Amino acid sequence: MRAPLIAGNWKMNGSKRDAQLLFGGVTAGAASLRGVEVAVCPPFPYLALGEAELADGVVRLGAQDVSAESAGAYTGEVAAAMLAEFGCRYVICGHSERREYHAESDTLIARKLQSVIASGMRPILCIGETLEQRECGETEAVIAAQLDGVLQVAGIEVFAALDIAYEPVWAIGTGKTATPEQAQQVHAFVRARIAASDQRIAQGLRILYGGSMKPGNAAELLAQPDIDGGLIGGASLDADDFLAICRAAE
Ligand code: 3PY
Repeated sequence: MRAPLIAGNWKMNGSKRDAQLLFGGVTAGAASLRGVEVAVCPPFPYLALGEAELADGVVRLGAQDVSAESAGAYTGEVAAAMLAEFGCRYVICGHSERREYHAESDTLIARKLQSVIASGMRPILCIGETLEQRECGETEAVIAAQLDGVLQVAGIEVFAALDIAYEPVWAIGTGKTATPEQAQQVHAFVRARIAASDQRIAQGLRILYGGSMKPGNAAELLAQPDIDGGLIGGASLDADDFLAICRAAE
């Protein structure tokens, strides 16, 4: 019912040449995949290259961030309409690295979601708790606050037009992964929280797991009933590893 999505978040890695090889490698391998959507999110400067290299549409292009504003004196920012012009289909919003290093608030993230949707693309909204919050038993409260922050600004309807990525902050770039049971518990909580506002939207909501998903743990995570795909960090920088994760989602 919910077609799985595997999206690669390349973060700030690689060179133009690396990007070209990776676009090519992922496209070649993805052609034989069935029933799984695949996307890659390179750094901004490589989007034009991505648009050309992914032109056959087998692998979709995404961006890692966007401005909440549509145009104007915002030095260094990139508007959603500009990303759409380069063929982007997805935009990651509210990644924990943006929340932590750029102090992005739930309100700002909600505005980014609205601007992505208004430009005809699909946001991937990242949520997740820190290790300290998990150890204090605050995981559900943190997730609820992040979802409610978006609901208050943008309303329940935005959840019909986006994907969520649950990324426990303690599992990002650390090599640690949530167990399938830990991840499933939070994914089910997210769905229930959205269902409290709209049952139909909750059932259609695609919830990806992110945080050190790799070939060795992907199948087990993706077998959970509320895990509908993955947002892949380090393993998306290697075409073979990334494609192995995509195959686990078939
Ligand atoms: C990771 O897996 O490290 C990620 O942050 C994916 O977005």
